[in-house]
Amino acid sequence: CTNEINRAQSAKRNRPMVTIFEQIIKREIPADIVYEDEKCLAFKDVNPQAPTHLLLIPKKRIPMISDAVDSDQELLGYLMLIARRLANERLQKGYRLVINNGPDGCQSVYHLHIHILGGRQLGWPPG
Ligand code: DGP
Repeated sequence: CTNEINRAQSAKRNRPMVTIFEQIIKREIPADIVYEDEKCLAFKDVNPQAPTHLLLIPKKRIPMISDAVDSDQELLGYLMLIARRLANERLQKGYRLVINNGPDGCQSVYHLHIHILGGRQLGWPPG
């Protein structure tokens, strides 16, 4: 994942005011959206790392999980339950939910997102 690492390292330096995910929420750029409600949106990852690779994002702007505050408790719990639902519907043999945080965590888009990955045997540990 050298490319992903490079992207993550430069993303922190060039953190945009409006992220690509906010543009997807506003329908300013296209995405393959699979779920939406008043609090969150899920769509297919443009660069899938598994046969099923979805991203679930809150509509509220939280750049990264390390920025979350105590009052986000309900929203974060809600996102986990929606992630579970989207994954259970598609991935009966198992799946992985991932949140990358910061450059060393390989985060490249600074709008909180949960990766939902599955559809093949995943390895461990991650790179
Ligand atoms: P992370 O590295 O955890 O910040 O994950 C960001 C993911 O977002 C990465 O897997 C690729 C995906 N991504 C980046 N830009 C776009 C886009 O414009 N559309 C979609 N659907 N996914 C994107």
